[in-house]
Amino acid sequence: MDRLRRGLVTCFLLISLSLLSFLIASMKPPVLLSALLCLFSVYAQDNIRIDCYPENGATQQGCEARGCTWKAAAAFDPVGTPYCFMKAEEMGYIATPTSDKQWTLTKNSGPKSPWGNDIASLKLSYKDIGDSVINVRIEDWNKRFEAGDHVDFPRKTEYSTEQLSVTVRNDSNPFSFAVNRKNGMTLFDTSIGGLIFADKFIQIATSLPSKNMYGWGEHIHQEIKHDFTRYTSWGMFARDEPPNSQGLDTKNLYGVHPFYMMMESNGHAHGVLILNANAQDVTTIPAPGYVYRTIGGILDIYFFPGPSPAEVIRQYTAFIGRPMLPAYWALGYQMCRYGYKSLQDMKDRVAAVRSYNIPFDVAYADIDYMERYKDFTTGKDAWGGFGDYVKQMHEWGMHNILIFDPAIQADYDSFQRGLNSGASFISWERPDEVMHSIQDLYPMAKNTQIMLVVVWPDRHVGFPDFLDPSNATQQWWIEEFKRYHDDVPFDGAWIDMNEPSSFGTNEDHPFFFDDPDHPNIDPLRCPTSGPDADYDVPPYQTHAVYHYGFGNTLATKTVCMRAVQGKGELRLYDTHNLYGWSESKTTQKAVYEATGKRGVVISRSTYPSSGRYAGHWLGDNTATWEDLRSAVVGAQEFNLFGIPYVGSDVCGFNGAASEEMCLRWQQLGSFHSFFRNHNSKDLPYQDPAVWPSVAAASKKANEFRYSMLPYLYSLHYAATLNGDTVIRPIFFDFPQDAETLGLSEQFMWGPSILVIPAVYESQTEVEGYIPLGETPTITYRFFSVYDYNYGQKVPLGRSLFPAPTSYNTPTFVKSGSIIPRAPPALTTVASRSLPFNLLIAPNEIDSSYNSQSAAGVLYWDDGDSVVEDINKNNYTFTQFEFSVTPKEGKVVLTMNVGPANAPSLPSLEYLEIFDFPSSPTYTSFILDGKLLSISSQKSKYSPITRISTIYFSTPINFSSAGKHTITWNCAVSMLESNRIEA
Ligand code: MIG
Repeated sequence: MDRLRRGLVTCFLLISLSLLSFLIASMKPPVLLSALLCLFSVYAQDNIRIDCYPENGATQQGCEARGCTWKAAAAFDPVGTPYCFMKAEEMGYIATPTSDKQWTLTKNSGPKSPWGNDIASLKLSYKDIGDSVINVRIEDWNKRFEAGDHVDFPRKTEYSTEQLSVTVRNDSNPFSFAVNRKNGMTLFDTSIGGLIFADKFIQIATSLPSKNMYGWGEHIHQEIKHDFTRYTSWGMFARDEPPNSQGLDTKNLYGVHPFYMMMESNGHAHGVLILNANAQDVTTIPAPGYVYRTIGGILDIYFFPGPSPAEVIRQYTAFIGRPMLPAYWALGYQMCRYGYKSLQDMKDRVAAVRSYNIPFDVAYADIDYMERYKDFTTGKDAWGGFGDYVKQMHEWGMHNILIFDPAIQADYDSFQRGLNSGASFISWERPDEVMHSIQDLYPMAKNTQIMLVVVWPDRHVGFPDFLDPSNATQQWWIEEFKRYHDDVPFDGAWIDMNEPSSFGTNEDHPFFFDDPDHPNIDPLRCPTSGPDADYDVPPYQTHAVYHYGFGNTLATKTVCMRAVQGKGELRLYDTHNLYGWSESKTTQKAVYEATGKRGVVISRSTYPSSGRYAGHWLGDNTATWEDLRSAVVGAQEFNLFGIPYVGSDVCGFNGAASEEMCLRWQQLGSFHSFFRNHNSKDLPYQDPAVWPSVAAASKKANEFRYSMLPYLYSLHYAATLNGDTVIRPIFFDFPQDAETLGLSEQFMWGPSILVIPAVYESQTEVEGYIPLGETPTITYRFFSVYDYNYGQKVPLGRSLFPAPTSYNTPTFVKSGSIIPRAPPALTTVASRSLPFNLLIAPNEIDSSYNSQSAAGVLYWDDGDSVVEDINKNNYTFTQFEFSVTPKEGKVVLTMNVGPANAPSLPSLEYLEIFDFPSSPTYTSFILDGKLLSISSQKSKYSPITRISTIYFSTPINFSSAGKHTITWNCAVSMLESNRIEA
């Protein structure tokens, strides 16, 4: 109210001033305008409403009974303005300092929590972690569940030029706090009120420094940037929920990522992690600001200062853990489908794709390969010889990834071995809670409290307890992988259904009753009334329930929140969102031990730091153009979340794919690190061999991708080593260009490549934005590296680029880049043995008109050894630097080979140099002091295209450590005379 009054007074003064100036006949429209704007902003401020009735069915009476204010939204109020809102400014705690950086919070006499009693006394504290991270905690004096105790983050920090500070305003009632940059920019400010801390309801609200927010997950965000013109609530709770991109859909999907990045007004970025694993939601409000609510744990908030977007993610992943490095072959093209009728069916489709000579590395089998969907078994008749087929694939240089569901049927040897080895499962807390109607059917489980549920297998299943403190469960899981690997020598693991997903929980008529492939067995029932419903029906159930239709609870599609794990010490209510994370961690070990190699794991459910162990596919999308487009955003978001090995089900999982859409999806997917065509059962095939046009486009797109694999692999190395992103929003590389902040449908592929995919039906050109990358000394330009004007500079700013389906995706290389490339081959295994080449796209002549330059790196290792420590791995790392001084006609390329421990490094066959000023003298090449022979037949230069291609007579081997230098001459050229501008 105070704020409102102050604002109104200021406005009144401004209006008087403008009236006065009108009266003295020198009317100043700016004054009038600012007066109006001022009034509007006061109005907008009054319009910061913290919802007091986020459940369904708000009424004035119900609202007022909660001590909240009811005021219908006015016509011009933002969409989603709550009618019932808290008296937030009066609500909260009083802070009393107790020691350095610590306060006691005492509940004030303002409004109380509508969802359970406020905890009367809390602890507020903050600390600096390393040089750059600030951690603010609000917690009970009594120990509560903390996600941070379980996810074992490395909590490393990175140096930053920026420092953050915390201001606790303990002179106001309620108290508030702010996190500021040392230069004064406020990143987080809770003075909008609304702090609540009850046992099962915690809320914090903040205003924000800008409207450029990215992240929070897992959801479908149609745009990369959040929309602050309205109130929007997003659930965060792991659920087996297919993404829906048809219009705004705020449902929580498979994973939980309470992390966002924000671009401030000056191109600076910061990141915030709220480390909490309970069911939670967030409402972005137009202020701009947001209201975060969780129903357990504590508030454990981490601020990462950037100041560049790339630094934010480096800081974030230093803290949570850097992403794993996938096997080289896992960057190859992958094909999958659910519903292969038999091994023969799978073989036929693999053969069909191979027959088109489409680069192709990995073939999957879905749950169909199992004997009645039981893990670690092979279908008896239809899948006989599966192990031999996988060996055959290995001979072709291909690899195999198999699906493993977490749930284990309660009546076969894998389960028995688990019990024998002391493995635990998600369980009922007390013997009297056990559903005997289910339990008693299973002699092995009869005397246990294992919570038996329904998933794909015919009979009931239990969920392994991957948080088992004794490690017996994890060890048993690893042993099962090893045992099965002896049968079928798979190379990687695809872990599905790990939200965890169970069928029909609390339903009278689950869908599987009508599924001819599933026997009609009793689903799990969780207590939804009485004292035992305390966890399944808590006072506030979050957006995941309120937005999911009548009759649902948190246990919908999963196990009971009352369940326990961690050998009985942990409540699923707290750990549910960590299930996929914990399974990923153990399964990565299982793949290492079973295969003796690095392989790869992809997981459907993820949590911060899942990227250390696994990649992610974006789930059961649908074969629609909308889902194709949201995949562009999803891949960027998961890179922010520290999970760069990510991609969508190419051509769509549900629904039949159309030819054109499938073609476009193959083209887009060819840029995603995880690149897999996958579809659901009973649908027509949609692999690229189905349509000649898709086969042709896929071959072409895959060949481009395969040629770029040394670059892509090096990007993943940078992600693992430094926390760099692979696919990222354009603003990462051009934070000063405000135009880039809202670009959703184009992206950077590492620092050097910009991609503008075609994602609309019938489109023959794409509209895209080429950023204005200006620094004081360099202006970046982009060169086309696709069919249109290959090797030529493209105009800056917005323009149209041809994109017929016969062309590759519009793709551009940033000037100043050197890209290590390989010749495409049918598999990555084949391509790794071929000599590689460099694409050099030099910068503009520098400001002193001396030289054009470019730089790049290559990381190389054997591609499939387990990486325990990325620093100690056997690898070779090479830095390339190039410069040409046109007015002297001198060219230098250096290859600085750092650690040189890779077992083999391909030799360098040729260079392709864009924007090269003049004809090179082929007899002038010198490598490390010795004459270097050039093939003048194969080499060429055109003054029109300014592309110089230089083939060495024999490929250069430069695998020894140290600096190797190639110099040569070219005709002296004057800058002004022969530059061709796009
Ligand atoms: O209930 O294993 O997201 O990729 O093909 C469906 C069958 C179970 C869901 C996965 C999907 C997979 C499917 N699975």
